[in-house]
Amino acid sequence: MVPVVMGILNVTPDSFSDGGRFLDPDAAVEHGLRLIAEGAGVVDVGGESTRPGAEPVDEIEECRRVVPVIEALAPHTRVSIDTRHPSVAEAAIAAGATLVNDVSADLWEVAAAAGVGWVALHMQGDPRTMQAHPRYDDVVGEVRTFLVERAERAVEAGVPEVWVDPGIGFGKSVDHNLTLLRRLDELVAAGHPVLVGTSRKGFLGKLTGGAPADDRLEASLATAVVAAAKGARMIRAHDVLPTVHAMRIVGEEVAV
Ligand code: HH2
Repeated sequence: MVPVVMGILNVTPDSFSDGGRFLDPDAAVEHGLRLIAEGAGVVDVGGESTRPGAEPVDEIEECRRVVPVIEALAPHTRVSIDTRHPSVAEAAIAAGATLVNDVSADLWEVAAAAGVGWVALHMQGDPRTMQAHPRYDDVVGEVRTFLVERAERAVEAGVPEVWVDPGIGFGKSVDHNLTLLRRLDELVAAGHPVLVGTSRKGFLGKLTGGAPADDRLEASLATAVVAAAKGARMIRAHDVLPTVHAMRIVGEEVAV
């Protein structure tokens, strides 16, 4: 099976790799259309950075950023809303989003009420502090237990489509991220479709001897291929076209 590529569209001034590039709605829509043309199955629109150390954004401002962009893109593709705020998720759904990409893993009731899909992401702490001292006794077991419990609650509440995401980089050391990737099959075995986002993340910079965010394509693809080979069904990526090509090889040609 060829994993779906979720293209990243950050309508923010401060995202770690594309902050400020798509704050203007026209530039954001143009980039979203490009991601669709490159083969993204979902465009993930976010109006608040969750990079380590990021400051929270006022919800009205977050809605102001994302709603016009979602309205313009939703007729052309599936749109997800990357948020941790219920009011933003609701406004995004009204604008045409059909998947709530929920880094808080708290918003399943919003998805259930609207009858849309929902992604539960595992994060230890919050973006301001999460990378200070991430600690686990058993990172795979703890992430899996958390996600399965949230997913079960969402299914009970009536969410029609539930995804789980181990939250690479969300309160995780380099070793935690690598362990989660290496043992992703254990999360896949829990039975919910798995989404993974490693694209351009900081641990790849560390592992490549300090490559800046724009120079982490090969490392991003390598981890996307590992995740797909271990059973991930969706890959969140900035560089959509190369990721679509890589996913086709893994899922269709090699057919792992
Ligand atoms: N990572 C980021 C944001 N949202 N959603 C899911 N489901 N999985 C992820 O791994 C994930 C996510 C962080 O990356 P990015 O959006 O590129 O940057 P920022 O948070 O600085 O806007």
